[in-house]
Amino acid sequence: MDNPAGERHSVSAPPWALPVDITSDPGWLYVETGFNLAREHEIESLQAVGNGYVGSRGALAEGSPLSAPATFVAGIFDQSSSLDTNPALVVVPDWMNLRGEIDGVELSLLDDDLAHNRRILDMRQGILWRDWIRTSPDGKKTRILGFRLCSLADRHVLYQTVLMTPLNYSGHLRVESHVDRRLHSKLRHGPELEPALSETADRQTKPGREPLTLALRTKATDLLVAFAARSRIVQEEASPIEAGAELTPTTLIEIAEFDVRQGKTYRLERLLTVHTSRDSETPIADASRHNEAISVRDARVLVEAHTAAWAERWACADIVIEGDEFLQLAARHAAYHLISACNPDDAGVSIAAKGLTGGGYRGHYFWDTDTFMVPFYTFTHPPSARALLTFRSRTLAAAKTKAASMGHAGALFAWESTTSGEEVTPLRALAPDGTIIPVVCGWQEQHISADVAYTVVQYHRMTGDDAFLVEHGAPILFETARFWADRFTEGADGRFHIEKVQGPDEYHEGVDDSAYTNWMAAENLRNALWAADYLASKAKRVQDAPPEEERARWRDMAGRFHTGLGKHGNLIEQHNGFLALDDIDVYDYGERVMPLDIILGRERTRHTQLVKQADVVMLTYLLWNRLTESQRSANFYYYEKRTGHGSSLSPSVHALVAARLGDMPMALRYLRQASQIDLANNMGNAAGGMHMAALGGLWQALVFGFGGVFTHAGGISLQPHVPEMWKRFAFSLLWRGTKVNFSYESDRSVTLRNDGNKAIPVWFGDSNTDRTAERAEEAMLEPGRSLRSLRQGTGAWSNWEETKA
Ligand code: IFM
Repeated sequence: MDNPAGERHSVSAPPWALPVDITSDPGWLYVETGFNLAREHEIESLQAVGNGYVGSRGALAEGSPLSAPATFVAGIFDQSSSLDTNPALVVVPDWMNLRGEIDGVELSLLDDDLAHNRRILDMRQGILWRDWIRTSPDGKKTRILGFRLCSLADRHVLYQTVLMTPLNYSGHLRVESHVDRRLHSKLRHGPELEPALSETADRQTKPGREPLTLALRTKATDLLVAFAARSRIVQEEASPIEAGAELTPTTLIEIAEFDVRQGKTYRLERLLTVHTSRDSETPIADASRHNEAISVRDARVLVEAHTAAWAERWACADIVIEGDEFLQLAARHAAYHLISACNPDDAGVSIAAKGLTGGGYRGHYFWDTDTFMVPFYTFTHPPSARALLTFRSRTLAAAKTKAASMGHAGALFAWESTTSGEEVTPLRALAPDGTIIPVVCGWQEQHISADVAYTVVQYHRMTGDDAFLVEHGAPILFETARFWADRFTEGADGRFHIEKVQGPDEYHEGVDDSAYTNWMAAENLRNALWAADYLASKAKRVQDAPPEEERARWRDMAGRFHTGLGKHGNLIEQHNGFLALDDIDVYDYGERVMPLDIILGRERTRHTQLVKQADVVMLTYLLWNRLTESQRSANFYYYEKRTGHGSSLSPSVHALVAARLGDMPMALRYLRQASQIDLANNMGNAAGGMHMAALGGLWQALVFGFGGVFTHAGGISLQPHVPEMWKRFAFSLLWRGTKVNFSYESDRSVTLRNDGNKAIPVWFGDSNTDRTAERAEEAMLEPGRSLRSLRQGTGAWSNWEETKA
């Protein structure tokens, strides 16, 4: 893939010029023109910037009565209120807020011609641009061009700059730069922060002063969040104007007032640093020192380090889809938000269901991270995957406590958690009809333990990271296996059963023998056995490794569990009694905006075969090679017709499986649906933040479904299914540290290039099992070399040939 670094200014650019240019290739830009009242909150989610440590919604800098700005710092949770003790991610002070006045008239978008306002998410550079020609009611035109970013190179750093040019007047300008607790998001009523510094008098400022600080504290969890800020105005042909300040215990406002001349350019530059008591015991001093240290250098250095960090990530994460502009945008947008959501240096946090882009689901962590997002990181940035899986190992004690509290051995991960790993799923929720309903996922969606275990093994297959396996992976695998060994009970039919759980299909509660749970639990047992054998073969000792007697029991259970197969040919019954429920065909209800369970009502839904989201289809995907070809398609087509996609996690999995089955019309339809979840707000709730799992699912559908990539310890196999209208489909992934580029062309060829330094066995096939020596299509992809194969009329692939590509 080409080096996607953005264009840079030359070193000789004047100081009042912006330190970076907007990316010129429109394929990297997500542009919002004007101001759409109905869409504003979803735009703020879609155009959020972040770096996994801190994330900020794409709200208008100058605000509006409709704006819902919010900044979140990963791991900063507090009780929602004294009445509601369920923890929520805290909205920290809004650092992006700017207020401007020209000759006493406030800069506002709402009294302006909206056509000259654009917000541009520059995904290549991780920057949100604002390009606005402001015409005030008295006819004064000002060109405003600027951007904000959360540095990917130094995650504590936030940077904002705005270039202002009076186009038809000379006058007086006042600019206020706020860091303000009062500007909390109006989207939700989350925990309130309290002032941590009361003294303000000695924080008044003079030119050349030190950075100003604002520190606030969470009430119940006693976490401190400190900002340090410094701003200045750089102008043509004159020295910079330092800002003065107004400080209160909850606000930090820097103010600059100056005369402006027509045609001249003035640039506001703001540098902020954020540190918390999760990072050190001295966050206020750290924020201040950090800010001071960066301020003495040119901002260009800071911005270049940031864009270079993005370029490095894109080198492996970019997906090219030539021939479908919308899907191209969606693929990049998904990767952009996934990169923005994770901090590989902090294994003390995970990724919330909405990342750091909104307060939906109170910022809680779900299986969304492990099953839907981690594969993206495993294949494109293993340190991020390692951190997220290490988070699970760090919370293993909490998972063991949860299992014990339910009378079970081993580890049961929380269905919803925060940094502690304790269960925080709310016990009740407000149903769409206004009634309060019990929420049972916290106790019943036990499949999460098997989901985490599955992801651990996938990570090890791709990376060969034995150190991780010894320290973190194997303990997870053993303890989750112990949980399942305790949960499986032998029935009179000689099979092992699990009672009273909930599968991914949340429309059916308290079911027995959820197929997804049973199959994934059995896989968990097999993977724990594999880890024990593998580590023994490497003479690696792991604490609490299973003795032979325990292993024999795991083997027995994995071989004799209730599969749901048998009574109905190739069909796996989703849970006991599912196939006797009232049948339903979702296509009979036609196109609809309202979810089907709402149309039918909760009670009726429970008595039907309506499935909320990919469940047996999810198992078909994850355990592909455990099912025969006929079982895969029988189950997909049976359940697809009965799935309402009431969860954003569902369409991508359907796209993936349909692509693997070679059903391209169906695969494309679901891919489009998956890609529209936030970009077209097709679930109606993008305002609450990006659906991070849907983004991870989209990436998986593209790479594992259309690209047909299968994960092996011994190399890479593929079974691509690429739509003919895509002129080119390309992506990269890392196998054992070596980057491989995949490129599918419209001549039905696939080319693989080894960009690393390790030879990689490659072959065609859709089996998860390792290659066999006899396979004719096998080849060794040597470092620096490319191999090409052509799809024949029969559907088979030609032998690999060396190419110069
Ligand atoms: O984890 C999901 C679940 O599968 C469906 N409801 C929403 C949760 C958070 O995204």
